[in-house]
Amino acid sequence: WYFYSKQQDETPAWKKVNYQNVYKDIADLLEDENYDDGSYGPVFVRLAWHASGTYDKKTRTGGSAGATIRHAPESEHGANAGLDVARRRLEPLKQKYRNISYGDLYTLAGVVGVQELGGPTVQWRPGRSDKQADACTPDGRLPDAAQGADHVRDIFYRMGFDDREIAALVGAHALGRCHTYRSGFDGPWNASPTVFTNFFYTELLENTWVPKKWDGPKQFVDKPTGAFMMLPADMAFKTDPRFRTYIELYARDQDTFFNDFSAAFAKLLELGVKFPEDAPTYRFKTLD
Ligand code: ZEM
Repeated sequence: WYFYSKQQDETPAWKKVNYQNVYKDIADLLEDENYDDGSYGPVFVRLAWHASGTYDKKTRTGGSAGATIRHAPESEHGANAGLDVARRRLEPLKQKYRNISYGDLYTLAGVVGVQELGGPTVQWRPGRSDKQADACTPDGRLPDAAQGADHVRDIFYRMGFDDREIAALVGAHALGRCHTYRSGFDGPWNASPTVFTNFFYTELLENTWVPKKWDGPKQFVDKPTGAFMMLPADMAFKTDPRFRTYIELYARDQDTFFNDFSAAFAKLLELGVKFPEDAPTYRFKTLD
C-alpha cells in the first residue's frame, strides 16, 4: 500500500489532466453575445501570444513556461492591457483542473481560439510549470504598434523567427479588434473578426489605407468606408519588400497561410519551454 500511494504522489501534476476535456471547456467559454464581437476567441489568441512572445533566445528568458504574464509588473505592461479579461474568463478552469499550469491553460486557450474560429489545427504539448513574479520579463519585449519593419524584425528575430514566420503570425490580425481603452487604437481589421481567415492579407493589399482623422494614435483606415483599420506596424508588411512577398503569397493561397501559421504559432507557444520527455503532442479535434 505504501509503495502504491508513493507512486501516485509522484505522478507529475501535468499528467493528471485530461487536456481534451480542458479544450472542450475552453471552447464552451468562447461564445458570449454581450462581449465584443460575440467571442472570447480573439482575446484568448492574444493572451497566448503575449504570454509567449516575451521570449529572448540569447538569455533564454521569457516565454509561456512560467505564465509570468499573470503577475505584476508584467500584467501591468502597456502591451498587456485588457488581457486580464481573458485570464479572468479562464480562471474557473484553473480551479476545476487544479493540476493544469497557467502556462498550459493560456497557451491551450490560444489553440482553442484559432481552431474553433475556423483556423488550422495547431499542435500543442503540455508540461509548462509556473513561475513566480520574480521571473517576470522586463517591459518592451512585445512589439510596439506605432513602429515599422525594423522594429518588428528586432522583436521577432529576438524570439528566433524569420521573415516568413513573422508574416504568417501577423495574419492573426484577421481576428478581433483594437480597443481604445486597451491599446488606444480602434476597430477591427476586417468584416469577420470572429472567423480565422487570410483576410488580413487581402484587406491589406486590396484597400487604399489613409491616416484616420482623429485625436488618437496614428492608425490607418480603409478608403472610402473607414470601417476597417491597420496599425502602423501592420502597414510595414505592405511597404517592406521582403515582408510583402509573403503577404502576397498568403493573400492568394489560404492553404499555405494556414500551414505556415499553424507551424509558427505552435513554435511561438513553445519558445523557451523545457517539456518533460514524455509529454505527448496533441492535435485536438474541433467541436462542431
Ligand atoms: Zn496583435 N495587436 N500585434 N498579434 N493581436 C492587437 C490585437 C490582437 C500587434 C499589436 O500592437 C496589436 C500579433 C502581432 C502583433 C492579436 C494576435 C496577434 C492590438 C489591439 C494591438 C495594438 C489590442 C486591443 O486594443 O485590444 C503588433 C504591433 C504585432 C506585430 C507586428 C501576433 C503575432 C498575434 C498572434 C499570433 C489578436 C488576436 C488581437 C485581437 C485581440 C482582441 O481582443 O480582439
